[in-house]
Amino acid sequence: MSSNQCINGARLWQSIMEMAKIDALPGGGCGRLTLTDGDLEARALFNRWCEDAGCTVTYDRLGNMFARREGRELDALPIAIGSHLDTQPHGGKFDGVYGVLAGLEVVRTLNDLGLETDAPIEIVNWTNEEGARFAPAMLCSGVYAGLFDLEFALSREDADGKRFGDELARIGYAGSEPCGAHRFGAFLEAHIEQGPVLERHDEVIGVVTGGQGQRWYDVTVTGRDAHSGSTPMPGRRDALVSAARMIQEVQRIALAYGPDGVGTVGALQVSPNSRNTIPGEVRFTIDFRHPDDALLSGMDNAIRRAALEEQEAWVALDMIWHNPPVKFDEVCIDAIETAAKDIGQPWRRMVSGAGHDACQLARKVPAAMVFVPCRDGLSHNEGEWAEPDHLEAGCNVLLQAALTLSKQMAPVT
Ligand code: HGY
Ligand code: MN
Ligand code: MN
Repeated sequence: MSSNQCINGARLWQSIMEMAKIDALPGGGCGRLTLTDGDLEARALFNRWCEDAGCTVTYDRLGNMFARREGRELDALPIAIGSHLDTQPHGGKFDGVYGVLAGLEVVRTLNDLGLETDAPIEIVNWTNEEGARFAPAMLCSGVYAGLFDLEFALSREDADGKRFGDELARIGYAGSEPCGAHRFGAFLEAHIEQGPVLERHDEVIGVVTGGQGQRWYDVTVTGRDAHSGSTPMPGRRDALVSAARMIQEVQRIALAYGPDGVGTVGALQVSPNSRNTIPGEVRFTIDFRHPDDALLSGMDNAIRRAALEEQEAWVALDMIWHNPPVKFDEVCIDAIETAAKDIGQPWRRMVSGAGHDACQLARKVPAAMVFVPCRDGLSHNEGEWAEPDHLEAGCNVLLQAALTLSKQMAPVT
């Protein structure tokens, strides 16, 4: 890497801290759910920064934002660099935001250097990556990649029954460009690892070769409301007792498929949620993941068996999403690995435990990711933290990989 082709780490850090002020939480994190006023404010800030950097900003039918910096080869497919600006309810400052603003920093650095790339560069903000408000996750990059159809996305409802399409229109981001029409030559995403591997091995760069598979379920357990005092224990149909056994089962199955298998029950609602009424209905979610799809379906079979065997209440499992494991593109991986070697930081190849927009893009476009460590591997937590020099190193890898791939993008014939 030529020594003068370095990004401005202080500027990148400053932008991340500025973005973190939007829907900032008392614990130091961010609660910027998709399609809320906070999301709109973040989009406006991102849009302004991109226009200040000379980019043309457009957005598609699902509000996915594309900030384009022209290259020498007007007809060459752009190199896209992006991630997401929405966060978990108790999210951190870096998850997603780092990837979007690292893309902006690449453009700002190219401007500083007066460097014209062969292929255009586009910075991307994908709508609703987290899936915290509207399930499933990576919804709009999924529509872009042809994994979900537009109507499915627009019809998603949040816990208050608000419709995705209505909320998107409410913030004014229901564009006219069809989702998926925007073509890329390659897609790169920088992200914090959200796990402990890099930190545990004192490494700075993760050359990500793919993402593990995931299956999401909505579970409804149906028993019978009854009086907590006058109903004898035998014969009760306590939905919460059945749900508790099922939740233990999720834990047992994940451990049985370890060390790679993981399982989480993240959300649970009890009805009628009254201390002196036996719960007649419980709804909860299951998030199963595994790098091996055959073993992931083994986990699926095991939880379905447990549901059938549950006697006290009726357990209905609705699998709302199956995202098989995905492999990234070797040319993109090599560009990132070469850049990691160039900057002289310790690196490793690895598979992503978390899902990312790049995992969806990879089903349609050559894609790969670069990881940097986060403290204690913690994410989806207000305490999420990354070191400025690690973020800078990851962004330098992104710059070099984008320059390499930009040279390789043949003009569209
Ligand atoms: O679920 C995920 O892995 C991502 O954070 N949306
Ligand atoms: Mn993310
Ligand atoms: Mn996340």
